[in-house]
Amino acid sequence: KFYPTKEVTIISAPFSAGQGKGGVEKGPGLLLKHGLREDLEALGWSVSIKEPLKGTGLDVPPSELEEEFDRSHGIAKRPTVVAQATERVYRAVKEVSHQKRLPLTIGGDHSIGVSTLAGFLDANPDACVLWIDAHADINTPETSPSGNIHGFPVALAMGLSREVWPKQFSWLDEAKNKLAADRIAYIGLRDLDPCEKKRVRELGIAAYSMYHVDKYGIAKVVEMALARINPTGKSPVHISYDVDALDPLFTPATGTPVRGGLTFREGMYIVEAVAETGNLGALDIVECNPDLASTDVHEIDTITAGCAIAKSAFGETLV
Ligand code: Z70
Ligand code: MN
Ligand code: MN
Ligand code: MN
Repeated sequence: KFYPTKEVTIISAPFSAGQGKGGVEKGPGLLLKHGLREDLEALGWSVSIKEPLKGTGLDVPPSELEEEFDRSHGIAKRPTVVAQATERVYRAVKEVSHQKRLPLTIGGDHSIGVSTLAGFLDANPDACVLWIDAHADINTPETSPSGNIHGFPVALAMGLSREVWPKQFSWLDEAKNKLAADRIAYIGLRDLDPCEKKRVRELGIAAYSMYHVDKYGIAKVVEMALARINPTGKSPVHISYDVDALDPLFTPATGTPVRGGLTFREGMYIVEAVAETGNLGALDIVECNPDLASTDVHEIDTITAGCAIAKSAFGETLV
């Protein structure tokens, strides 16, 4: 087992300026209100909480933060605040990872994925990553159609197109280890930009779209993905889970819902399969946005799905 003493730190990252829609900064508060901490304690984990954005003023909707565009190469929106927030979350994840506590980072939008990848890799150079998402999040300013930095985290952690990053991201140069293309696999993809498809293909990244989930079934897909990124079976697995990977029937309150996603059980199976190996190294749960729920039930469904991902990843559904 990667964490024999079962210690986890929940890193709360109520941040939303990696995209344009207010409300996703409320995700961490609601996940905790719905009992995330108590759920993990009930599974035998000792839990602490870190709030790296507390008191910074960064934990507010994008409309309340300075509007800013970096157009030096393509487009990146609000690079200053996104770089400040992601650097703080990076330092928290890095510290927790070096302490050999499991970092469970709750968003917030997926821009904080750069923080969790770089932070966990700093302590665990052999880590591998399952990126569970409808999207590949591998844009850089010159390929991004939107300029939203929540579409960049995989590219940033890999160091792709370093010359076009907004200058505010220079903090990332100190992170010890870049994510290698053969150490990440996607599951759940169904909405990639043309340049992202080209990039994923050219880099030879293991990418399992919904087509592959239909074709092989989720169990085989997880097995194939882990065989590609963790051939020895000995590396810790970082799961970065964007709740929009699930079908909008199950997580409707998210910024970019895309039909035809994972069923609830397929979504849980992925994290259960990693739980069963004992090699879960880090977990992110991002993009729950209660303000986009059209009913109370939609909000509760989305938040409880986020909690269910965490519980399943920590072994609740294993007997
Ligand atoms: C698109 C972009 C994205 C999440 C949307 C979308 C990215 N590829 N990620 N919703 N979670 O703007 O870069
Ligand atoms: Mn997504
Ligand atoms: Mn799209
Ligand atoms: Mn994402």
